[in-house]
Amino acid sequence: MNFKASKHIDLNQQASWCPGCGHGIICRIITDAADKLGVGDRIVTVDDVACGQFGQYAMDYNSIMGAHGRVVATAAGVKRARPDALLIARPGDGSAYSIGIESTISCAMRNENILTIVINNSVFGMTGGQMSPATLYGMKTSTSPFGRTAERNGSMMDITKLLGQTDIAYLARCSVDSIANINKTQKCIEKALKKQMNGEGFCLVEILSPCPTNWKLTPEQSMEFIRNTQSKALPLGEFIDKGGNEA
Ligand SMILES: Cc1ncc(C[n+]2csc(CCOP(=O)(O)OP(=O)(O)O)c2C)c(N)n1
Ligand code: SF4
Repeated sequence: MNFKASKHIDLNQQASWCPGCGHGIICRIITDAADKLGVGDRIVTVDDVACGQFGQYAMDYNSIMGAHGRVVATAAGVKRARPDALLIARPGDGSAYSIGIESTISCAMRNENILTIVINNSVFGMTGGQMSPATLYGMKTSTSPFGRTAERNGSMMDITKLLGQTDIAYLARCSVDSIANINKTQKCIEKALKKQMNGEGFCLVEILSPCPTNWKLTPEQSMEFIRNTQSKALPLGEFIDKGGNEA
């Protein structure tokens, strides 16, 4: 069977994602967005040492493997060296908001002209489902077995609150829990890529994404969890849209 629907995706290759994982869906959305804009040949992805790394086998782009937590800074460096390339850093929430929070904030403060797509499954997926900064209050993980509380585990991270008042070009939160939301996510990525082409600056699109293995849910239950719980705690929407090109 040939799954190659988009010019830059090849789902025939062996990727190691679990059934129902959101990473593959998001790779498909990225390639569809880039194809729609006709810019696939300019894309360079920077992949994290985490579950997102298998995107290198699904997407037919030039790609660089950054150190865990350093993909946003790496993408900013590559962009400075190759301004014509369209840079997409693809960290998870553990990478972008825990070990890599300094890189995320510093690149935002410098308004680096790159797109960061944070795949937020609210856990450290690859290493066994530990609590991340984006783990929801009440959520049980391997390191918060009684459910996260602010008192015991610290406040949960909402990146839209942290970066919401800054001068970056674009900040949005999307989801892959339904076809309608997948289509909206594609539009947000297209918009962010256009902003990079216009030189408008730092764009961050966070995507709520299922991790059935560590959530200990079926793929269907995981989509319901995003719909009924994760996106209630972390609302979807566009929070910064400077310059405003058409979505
Ligand atoms: C410098 C460094 N510290 C820690 C690790 C171990 N490590 C690999 S993946 C990972 C967590 C990944 O979680 P996240 O970034 O949320 O991505 P996900 O796997 O959930 O997509 C960690 C801690 C590493 N590879 N390198
Ligand atoms: S552990 Fe979670 S994020 Fe990683 S491949 Fe499996 S479902 Fe996806």
